[in-house]
Amino acid sequence: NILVNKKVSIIGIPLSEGQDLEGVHLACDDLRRLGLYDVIKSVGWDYEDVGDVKIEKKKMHSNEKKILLNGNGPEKNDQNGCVEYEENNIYYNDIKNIEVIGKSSENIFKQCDKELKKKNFVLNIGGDHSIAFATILSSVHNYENLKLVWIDAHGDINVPETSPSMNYHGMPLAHALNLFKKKVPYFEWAEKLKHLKPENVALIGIRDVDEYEKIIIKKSNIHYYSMFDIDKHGMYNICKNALQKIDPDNNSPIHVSLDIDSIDVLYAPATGTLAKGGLTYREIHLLLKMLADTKRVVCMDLVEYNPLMDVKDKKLHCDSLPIHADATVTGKLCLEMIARILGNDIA
Ligand code: 4U7
Ligand code: MN
Ligand code: MN
Ligand code: MN
Repeated sequence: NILVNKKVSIIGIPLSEGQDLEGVHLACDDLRRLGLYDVIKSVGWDYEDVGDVKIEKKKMHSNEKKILLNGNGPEKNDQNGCVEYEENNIYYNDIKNIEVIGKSSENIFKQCDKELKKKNFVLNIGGDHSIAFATILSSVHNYENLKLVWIDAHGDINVPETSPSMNYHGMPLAHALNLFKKKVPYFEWAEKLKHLKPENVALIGIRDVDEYEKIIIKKSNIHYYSMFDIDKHGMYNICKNALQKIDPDNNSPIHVSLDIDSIDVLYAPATGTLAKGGLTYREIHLLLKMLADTKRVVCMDLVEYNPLMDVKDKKLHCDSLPIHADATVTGKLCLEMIARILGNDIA
């Protein structure tokens, strides 16, 4: 294992402003209550809970500056098989809650950076997927040659010009890849930092991808695996292939960004952007086990769990982890997945 300490830094990141629903900011405290510390200890790791990152509140500005640009929404241009969206047609200030997200992201980056420097396994508990821009830049900043495995029903690769919702949680991958055409307000702190390279990214589990995201995904050099690929080849082969593509020499550190909505609604009902036909319980466990077996995962984001939407679970005999008896379905799965990525081998 490249992490000799066998210690997890737990970072709570109660940022929910990247999407529209109430409740996703409660996930970190919910998992603490359901037995996060005991679960980590039970799989042989030490832990350090550094608490929650400060989420900045929006200040009122009398003269928010907006750069006026022309255009009427994305437009396709199908000449020479090259499909482009029209640039310069929106205000980057119109990304919803961009002030809160941009300022809080700087706090996230700093906290993550501090924990990564200790050579701990850094566990970022969201919050919505907006947190991933800062956590990933932090990993890229600390680890030479970092690889990213992004597990999601969605591409999260909209740029502001293509976003149907203007919710930032649908854009963090594009932002981390530096695909934004213009400067984003409140993200000045990140402008000089190294960004992700597309060939180092594997996107797994996609099935609900917007029209323009498809174009962006195909044009970028990221490696991507849809649910159909998983249906056809099985998760074992998909994960092997993904790792081989992003890390042919088998020696690079890996950041995992796990969106709970990658998993089927049956097993993970508590999330805001549900998409049918997701990963099964076995598939997500196999994927996380295979990643854990590399012994090179250094950081994981666990995002989009919304405890307010969760449902009661039955206590089963196979629940061997020290999880609180009244854990809900998705909350329990989150803890199981944390155990899995740390290397919970048997069962
Ligand atoms: B998540 C969406 F339009 N693509 O951009 C968008 F469908 O972090 C959804 O993966 C984004 O949950 C989902 O708003 C973001 C939409
Ligand atoms: Mn996501
Ligand atoms: Mn998603
Ligand atoms: Mn979501």
